[in-house]
Order: sequence, then C-alpha cells, then structure tokens
Amino acid sequence: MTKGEIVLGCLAPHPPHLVYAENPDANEPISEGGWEALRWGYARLARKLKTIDYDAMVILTPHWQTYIGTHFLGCDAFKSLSVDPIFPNLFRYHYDLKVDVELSEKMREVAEESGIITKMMRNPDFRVDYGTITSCHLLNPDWDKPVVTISSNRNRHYYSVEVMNEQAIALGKACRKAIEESGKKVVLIASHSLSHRHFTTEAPLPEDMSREHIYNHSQYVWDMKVIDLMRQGKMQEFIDLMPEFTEQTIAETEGGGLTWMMGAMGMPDFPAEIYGYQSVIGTGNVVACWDPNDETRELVL
Ligand code: 2X7
Ligand code: FE2
Repeated sequence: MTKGEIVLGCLAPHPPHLVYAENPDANEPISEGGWEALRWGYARLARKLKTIDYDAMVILTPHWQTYIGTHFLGCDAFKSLSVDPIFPNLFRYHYDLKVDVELSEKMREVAEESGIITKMMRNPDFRVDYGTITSCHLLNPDWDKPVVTISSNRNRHYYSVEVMNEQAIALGKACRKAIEESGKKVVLIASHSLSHRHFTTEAPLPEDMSREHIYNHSQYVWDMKVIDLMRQGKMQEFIDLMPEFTEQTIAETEGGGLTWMMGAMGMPDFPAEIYGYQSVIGTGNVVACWDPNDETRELVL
C-alpha cells in the first residue's frame, strides 16, 4: 500500500454568519450578504481544493467539547438540523454528511496507543457541531467528501494553554501516523477564529457592515503579528507564542485546532497561503492554508 499523506492543512474559521451571508439552500434564514472579504477568500480556497486529489477531510473543532479524552465521529452518516445556540436567527442548517469511519477508527487507535484517552462517538442521533458544518460547507459546499470530526478536549481549562499545546501536538503526530498507515490522502482543517473577544449585542440587521469592526486594537495587532508569522513560515514561533496570544486575545486557538494541525504537519517552515482576514462580531478571522507541495503553493494575498 502507498503511504498516506496530508495534502493540505486549512485554518478555516466558522462564524455561522458566513453561511447566513451566502444564502445556501441548506440554511433557513435569509440575508442581504455581508463579510465578503472572508467569503470570497473561502471561495478561492474552495476552488483550490477542487484541484487537489484527496479522500477525506479531518477537522478539529472547539464547539465539540469533551471533558474526558478526545472523541472521534464513529457512524457512517449524520443527518439533522443544526441550530446555532447563540445565533438561531442566522443558522438553521440542514446537514447530511458522510464519515470516513475507517480513518476515524485508525486515528483513535493510534492516538490511544500513544497514551491519549480516546472514544468513538457511536450515537447516530448525535448532533454534529456548527464548527464542523460551517467550515466544511465553506470549503466544500458540494459535501462530496467524507469527513472525520475530532473533539476538542478541555485540557486548556483543566490545566493551561501550555498543556493544551503539548497534548494537541501529540494528537497531531498520532493522526499523521494513522493517515500514513491508512494510505489515504487527507485534508486537515483547524476550525476556529484567531482573536475572540466579541460584542455581546447584535446590530438590528446582523449583516450591516457599517457596524462590523475588530473588538479592539490590541486584538488587531496580535492577529497581524501571528498572520505575519504564518506568512514567514515561522509556525514553531507561533506555537511558542500560543499561551501569550491565546490568553491576551481570548483566542479560539485555545481549543487546540491549529496546534494539532501544525503538530500533524511537522511544524511547517514554508509560507502559509493567506486568503482573507476580517472581523465577525468583533472576532478576528483568517482563512489560510499550508500546502506542502512546492509546485502548487501560491502567494495568494
Ligand atoms: O463560533 C463563533 C466564532 N468562533 C466566531 C464568531 C462568531 C460566532 O461564532
Ligand atoms: Fe467558534
């Protein structure tokens, strides 16, 4: 069997606003648009994905939080209506997704062997979190590839960002080994924003872009600092700064997505492709990807 590989790693934020703004058939609320810098960036990355040969998407999301161990989706399919608990006015999405259970089981097995507490989610009525749905919809609106969702263990809350970093890197390394042994080509997705202080009230028209801006200048400066490290291929430096960045901007990196993906990809030292940056209710969001292939990696923005 040929060795499996990670063909792309995407940092894919999941504000449900982005799906709402696009008006896909699957989502019930209707909008007049909004957040184009992110949505157009996503559309460009989705076009790149169409040119890549891959078997499955593996996503780590901070909106499936598990307190004992790391959990993996373990049923062939999940179908339901996902209603965002905070924004039911924006996100009522009918999803019907397929899971690569074989790959999911393999990742769980290798993670367990490396000392991580794990569990398969075998409940067919389990409601898949909106982070998975939003990031996967925006990256692959055709939903024609199976996915695997990995939960976010709350080690950052029990312990610290430092412990989260260590455990997410260990999980990433285990996932990489499992992918290589599976023989499959896989796209990884870290589903989250960067800085994450957000407004607590919503504009009367949520997509009123005259009301949208970053929560404060400090968040903006931090976001630009870490995006600059991505552009320069200094991901080890970003991971080392993770505790300070995450604590000072209440960043959604706390769930471990980016650290996990960088751990799996061997801490890339090549430049990330940047597709767009914009705030959503004050949070900082970048669409970015790491393409390990020197031939296809581009300078996008
Ligand atoms: O989950 C989110 C998020 N991460 C960022 C912005 C707005 C809503 O939901
Ligand atoms: Fe979120």
